[in-house]
Amino acid sequence: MPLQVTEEQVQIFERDGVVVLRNVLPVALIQELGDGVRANMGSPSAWANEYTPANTGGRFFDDYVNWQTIPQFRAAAEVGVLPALAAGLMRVARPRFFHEHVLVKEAGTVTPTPWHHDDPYYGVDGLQNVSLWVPLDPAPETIALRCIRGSHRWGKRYIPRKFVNQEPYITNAQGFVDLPTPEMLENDPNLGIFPAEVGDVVAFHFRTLHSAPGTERHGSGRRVVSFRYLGDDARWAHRPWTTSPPFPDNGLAPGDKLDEGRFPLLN
Ligand SMILES: O=C(O)CCC(=O)C(=O)O
Repeated sequence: MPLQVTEEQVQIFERDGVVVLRNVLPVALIQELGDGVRANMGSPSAWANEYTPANTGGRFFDDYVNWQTIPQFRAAAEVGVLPALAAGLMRVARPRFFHEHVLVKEAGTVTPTPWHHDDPYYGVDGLQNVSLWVPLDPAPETIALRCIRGSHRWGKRYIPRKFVNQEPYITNAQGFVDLPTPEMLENDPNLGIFPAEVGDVVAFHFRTLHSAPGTERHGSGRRVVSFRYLGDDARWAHRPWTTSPPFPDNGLAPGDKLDEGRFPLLN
């Protein structure tokens, strides 16, 4: 698989846990992904969510793990630029696809994506990983992804919170701690705001703390598909809560490699 990222970009990703790759996706791919999102929203899976509380503006929809039924997602995940970027950023010969995640905020959505990092939500351990956040609409500063640079190296894992009301999944868990308050994170000196144009990719580590505002100050909506990849050190894991996505074991035990069709190892 050809290396599509520069050594400098890989080093930024390793140091900061986030790097923006400008103008790396062809228009045709964005159009295909737009068709995929339309199909997904027209026929959401059983794992889809609506996060917008009643009587507030807009709509915040998400769904994931639909690549086996939405050919546009499968093609983007398995061949071409995205797996090549993932391989390059993780410095692996063969990335493993974990899943895709659609996050759509329609115009006037007040609901933000709360601060979190993804690793504790997932039933997988390992430090070689990357999410490729692909905006299908421009994401200027008002609605851009926010990340705390370097937070993937803090050595901390935070108890997940429900997106809908920000309640912690549980109050205590061995190896996991409470998330700092949003105020603390927004005042962190390493806070970065990552505006992106269509064609750009914001790549971030599963342990990088991130959030994103609603769209109410922006005037139009925003569609994103995050493609998540794993490296050679990925191992199946259990958490003290139901993981998200709630993948069943299907015979995998903690510590196993994810060697099965749900998580294809790519060339
Ligand atoms: O796009 C967003 O609102 C948040 C994205 C996110 O949390 C993710 O891709 O892990």
